[in-house]
Amino acid sequence: MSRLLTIVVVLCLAIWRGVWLVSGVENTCPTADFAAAEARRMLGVGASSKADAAPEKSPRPSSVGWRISFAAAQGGVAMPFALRQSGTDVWDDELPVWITPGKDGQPGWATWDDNGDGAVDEPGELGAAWSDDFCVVQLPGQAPPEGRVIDHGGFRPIGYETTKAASGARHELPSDSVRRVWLDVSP
Ligand SMILES: [Ca+2]
Ligand SMILES: [Ca+2]
Repeated sequence: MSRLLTIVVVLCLAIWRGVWLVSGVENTCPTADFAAAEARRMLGVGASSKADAAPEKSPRPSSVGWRISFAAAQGGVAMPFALRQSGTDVWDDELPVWITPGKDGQPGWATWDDNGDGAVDEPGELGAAWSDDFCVVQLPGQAPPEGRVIDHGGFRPIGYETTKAASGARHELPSDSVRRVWLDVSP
């Protein structure tokens, strides 16, 4: 029975793929491709660079990534359009990353025994899969959110000052810290 089901599923997927191909759906998005090319041009990054390939954890000093926002162009854009640099982030290994209980204010799904241990909404459910719990990076000067720290490292605006909470000593970032440029689409 399971083999028959597998065959049916594979057949359905093959038919779906065939319909998708003959319908003429393109594999590219001209608007996104144009925005990426414009970002490379602005930042002087070669087309062969991996700067647009998730550079967050890359140790390479030349890894300048970007994030492009279309928020100002919700009515659509006509090509060619311009990008405007609106800020720069830098990677900071010491920023705490918190898991927080989400909008319902409870670990996992509120009123639901996410981990099946017989207790509802106990601390062990914090971060339960498929719940509304989410991670957030605590920037310098921000109050700690509810939840607990599960990791360290995140981007922060380049002008942010940061200190080591324990010693009070100034935390100097390496000169080759990975940077990320914010680019806004100007409609
Ligand atoms: Ca929750
Ligand atoms: Ca539980």
